[in-house]
Amino acid sequence: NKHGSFVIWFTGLSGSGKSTIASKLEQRLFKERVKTYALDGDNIRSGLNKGLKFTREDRLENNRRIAEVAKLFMDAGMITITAFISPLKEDRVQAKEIIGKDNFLEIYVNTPLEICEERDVKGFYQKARSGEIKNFTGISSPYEAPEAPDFEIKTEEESVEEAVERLYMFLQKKFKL
Ligand code: GGZ
Repeated sequence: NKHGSFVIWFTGLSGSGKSTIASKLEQRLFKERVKTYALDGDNIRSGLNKGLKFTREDRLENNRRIAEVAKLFMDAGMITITAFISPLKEDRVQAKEIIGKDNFLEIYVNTPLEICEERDVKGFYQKARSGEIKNFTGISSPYEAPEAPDFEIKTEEESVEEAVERLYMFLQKKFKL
């Protein structure tokens, strides 16, 4: 596209570290004076997508709207970062189709379920195990890992800082930031 902007689409389980990494990447790009904007649950599920739940239908719709909004920010010249589970391949395929394959990078935050569950920062996994939360990704709702992500981060093997630095270098090389 005309600005050379693009979308960095994170995917991974709840508690995998997507939002943390996305916000550190946003800070890193900001430091380099790159125009950037990050979409996550805090600014999307609480506003535009308020009312959408966690059924398959609603998750697909959630991801469709996120992709449309990400495309608008991209067209406005921002390097746009999204941090949502986007659990199924169809969620990511849909996003890639909306945004355009040449402007779309899929980043897999690969943190095993056991680790996410052990951390359980928000106590959601415990509630999912007890049945208090239904259709919870990884427990009672599926997560399909990307088969060929553009970039992968294994958070048990690498610190957030290391991962962000490695990702920044990758972006710099690929898009000549
Ligand atoms: C998964 C859920 C659920 C269920 C509430 N399943 O750790 P969090 O809290 O902050 O991240 C999770 C977030 C996932 O929303 P997304 O919009 O990223 O999901 S999707 O792409 O599938 O539409 C979690 C919280 O919402 N949460 N209930 N049942 N995560």
